[in-house]
Amino acid sequence: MERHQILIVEDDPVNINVLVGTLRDDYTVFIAKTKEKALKLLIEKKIDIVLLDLNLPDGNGLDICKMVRDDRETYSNPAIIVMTGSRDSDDELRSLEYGANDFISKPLHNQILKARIEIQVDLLRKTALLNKLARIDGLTEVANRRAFDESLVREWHRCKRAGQPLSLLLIDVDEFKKYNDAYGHTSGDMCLRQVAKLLIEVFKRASDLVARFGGEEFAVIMPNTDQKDAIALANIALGKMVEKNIPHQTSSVHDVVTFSGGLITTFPVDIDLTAEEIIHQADVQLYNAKKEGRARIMP
Ligand code: GH3
Ligand code: MG
Ligand code: MG
Ligand code: MG
Ligand code: MG
Repeated sequence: MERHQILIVEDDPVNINVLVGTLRDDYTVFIAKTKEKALKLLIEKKIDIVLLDLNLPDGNGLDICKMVRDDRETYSNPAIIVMTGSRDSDDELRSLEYGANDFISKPLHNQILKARIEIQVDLLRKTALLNKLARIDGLTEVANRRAFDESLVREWHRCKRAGQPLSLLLIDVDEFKKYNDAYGHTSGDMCLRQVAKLLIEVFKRASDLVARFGGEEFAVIMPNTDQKDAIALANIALGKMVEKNIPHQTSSVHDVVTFSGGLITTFPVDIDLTAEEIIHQADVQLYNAKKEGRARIMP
């Protein structure tokens, strides 16, 4: 199981020793004795949980809380557990208002501390799972439209910055309405799963993203891929589709399931293109592939 990373923000050496002793077997532990060091570590390391003392030599721990919650671009979103010796209920209330997830009083009770951390770890796991599920297509288990949209914008910006081309392939299964009519909707679903599986096998670079664009349409984002390579890969995919040999007797294109593809390769000089325009251009090429007789890739 994933090992979570805890940042202890505490200036008292005795407390630090107790905390490290309690946590180091189960977690990767980082220590910051000042506000400044804490903020630095929160940028440099992927911290899951912060144990936050309020009285620090260079300021109040709540400033950290506020900065982290207000600037989600710079900081990740760790769970924050405030720990303080003060019995002041104002501190507790303010901590929660500033975005702390929990508040515990000193002196610390090891078992209670561990139990409270486990609650936060459990929530982090569930949130991560939900985030993952929200980006996967239920039928085909490839990325869904939401993940595709996010990824295209991110990758296009990244390729522009890096001066690299980006290719986008839109795929549409040929005469799929007739397939459903002839073989039934359940067979249609199984066919879509096969298409997705094939695409994952062909576009297997870590940076490639295969997504279900909608219905019987798929999209493949290929960062740092020029037109020549993208065409070659798209045609390999189409070849493998035919080799799969999924019967489609009512298709006017072929007696097996095929697809058409519209391909567009953008260059960093096309600086003003939006994600929508890239998709539109690929869609125009897909339309042309259909018009030219289907079962082909149109670059
Ligand atoms: P073309 O070659 O022009 O793309 O023809 P087509 O029949 O594939 O295109 P059309 O857009 O007319 O029909 C798409 C079909 O895809 C109709 C729809 O029922 C089917 N479809 C869309 N999503 C699903 C799905 O999740 N499962 C199944 N079984 N069929 C689907
Ligand atoms: Mg202190
Ligand atoms: Mg379609
Ligand atoms: Mg159509
Ligand atoms: Mg179709």
